[in-house]
Amino acid sequence: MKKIVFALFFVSNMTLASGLSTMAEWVKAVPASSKMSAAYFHIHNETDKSVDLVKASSSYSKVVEIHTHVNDKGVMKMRKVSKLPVPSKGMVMLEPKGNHLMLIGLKKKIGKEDKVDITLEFSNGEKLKVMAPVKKLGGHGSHDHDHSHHH
Ligand SMILES: [Cu+2]
Repeated sequence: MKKIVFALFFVSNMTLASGLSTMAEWVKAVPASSKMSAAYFHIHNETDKSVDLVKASSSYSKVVEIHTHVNDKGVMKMRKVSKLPVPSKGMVMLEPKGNHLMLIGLKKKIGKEDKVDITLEFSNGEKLKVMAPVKKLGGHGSHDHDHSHHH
């Protein structure tokens, strides 16, 4: 009986949180010496109201910031934002060179096989827990520099 109760709780917490859900979650693999990484996923909003992602946290880092990229005179730069809107009956994508979560001040090594826990908090008070597998950023590995100006 206990098992069933737990399973129901798990399901409702992960995917059915009244209309908000995530997909395609992943965290960027970084060298053990790195103090930062980034998390990417899609947030879907099936509800009638738009909501904002207002906060995020993880057991892996001291701080999780919400970032976006803005075009500053032709150069794409990261910028911290206080919220990320998720439109009603729509979605927002967090992906490389776009919106993302920044894990700053890593407290432990992000292993290849890890699933990184991230708790998302929304303007309507809802929380979503994301378990994001670790993946290498595709391409030529030339993207790390654009995260280095921060701290
Ligand atoms: Cu960033």
